[in-house]
Amino acid sequence: MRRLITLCVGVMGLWTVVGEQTVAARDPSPAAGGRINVLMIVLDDLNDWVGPLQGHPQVRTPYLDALARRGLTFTNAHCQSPLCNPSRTSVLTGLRPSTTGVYALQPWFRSDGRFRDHPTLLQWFRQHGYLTVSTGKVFHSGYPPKEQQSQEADVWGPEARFAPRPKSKFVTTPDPHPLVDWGVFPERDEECFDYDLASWACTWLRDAPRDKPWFVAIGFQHPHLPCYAPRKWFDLYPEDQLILPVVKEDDRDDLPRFASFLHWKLPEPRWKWLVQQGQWRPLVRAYLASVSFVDAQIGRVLQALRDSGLEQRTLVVVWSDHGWHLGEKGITGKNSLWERATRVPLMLAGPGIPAGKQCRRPVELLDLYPTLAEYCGLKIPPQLEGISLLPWLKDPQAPRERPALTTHNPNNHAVRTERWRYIRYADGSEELYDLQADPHEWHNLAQRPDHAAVKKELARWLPEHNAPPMRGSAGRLLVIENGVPLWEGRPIRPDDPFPDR
Ligand SMILES: [Ca+2]
Repeated sequence: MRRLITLCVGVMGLWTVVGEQTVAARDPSPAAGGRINVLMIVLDDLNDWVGPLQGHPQVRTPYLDALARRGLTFTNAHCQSPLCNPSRTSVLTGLRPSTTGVYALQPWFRSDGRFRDHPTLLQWFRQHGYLTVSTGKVFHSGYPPKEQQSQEADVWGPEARFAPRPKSKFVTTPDPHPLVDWGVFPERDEECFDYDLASWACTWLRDAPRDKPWFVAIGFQHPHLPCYAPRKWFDLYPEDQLILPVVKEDDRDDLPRFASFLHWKLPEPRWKWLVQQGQWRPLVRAYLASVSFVDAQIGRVLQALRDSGLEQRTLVVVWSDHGWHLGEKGITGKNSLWERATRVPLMLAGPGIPAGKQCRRPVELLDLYPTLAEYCGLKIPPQLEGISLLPWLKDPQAPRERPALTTHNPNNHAVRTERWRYIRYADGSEELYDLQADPHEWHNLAQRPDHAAVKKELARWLPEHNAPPMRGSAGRLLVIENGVPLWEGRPIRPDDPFPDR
């Protein structure tokens, strides 16, 4: 009975529904006050090409599949911004980009005095007695600045690096950006930075404290460009049997012009260039290889957790900062408000969470902060904008009214419900997709008069306030000045054609 009571404190919210039998069977140790540890694994640019989401029919992610079997997968989870810095800032602050003004690759959110004392997810756990650990890319690369690290977490492991890199790029892309590359490299897993990162985490976990609860955040670099992985991961996907994404050649014809402004110029190549250069198939293959490689690193970390003996009192949560196009709608990369860029893996496994279940309700990465806090028996900071997912961890079929909202640069938003995606851009232009009838978002229904009521209903979820970009914003920033759209500071003129390279 003592055991039951202590767990009750730890996972109070779940307690009432999972019931005595389930909880008792899990036998969590009453040590550390029965408090639950958190192991949070963050992926970079991983779209829905993972086994549990079936975004690609050939993808092989046995370790994520195993995690799905022992936990809950949200199959309709969406990022708050299709770009690293704003997405991660949103998850870790619990605030929307339209609230903070963090839309671009820069700045570090604490450079704005309004957020100097805002408790991030890790800080909140630290304030409630947790030992906090951060390694790899959790915030955006280079953030927090070195001198602020000790304020943000107790223990810092290796910092994110795109390493190793070959002497020169394998692919000569239209943009010479050094990271825009793919191919078989290096020879062995042990040479990859993400391997080292997993090794560091494994060592830490095998020796993890038992007298104090902890929150460990690990941010892997794969499958972010460059898509490098050793040969054996490419061998999983023989090139001649590879299934390519389904792309409609004239898919951009029914888009408002403003849609293109969101990714006017990217270092990531366009689909047309990939096809012309015979690089589409190699990129798809390299991305799949990178996904399987990082899945194996996740597998190593989860094995270390098991070896530590702490799995039964640890919540594991896996998410990716946003999705990635591999040709769909004519582009590669992120920076869009379409399904390919907003849909992300989101999986949770731990005490009291039903095993092998899926939840199809639209949810937001923004919901993670309140979810993790409530699950671990912490109060939820009142200023957070997400909502705790505990009701759906208890009952994946529970109804949910609130849709998922994704924002890319000021006043461009997508609203995703179970059936619809409604996009409204800063100039008022719109897109509407019925994902039940049109899963590839090929047919923009926004101009159809019979859908006016649907649009109106979805538009009521758009934020009332759209913060201007935070001072110091730069990198993939789109703003409108005197009616002229500026992409990264350069005007887009009315007759400029969409850059298709
Ligand atoms: Ca990213």
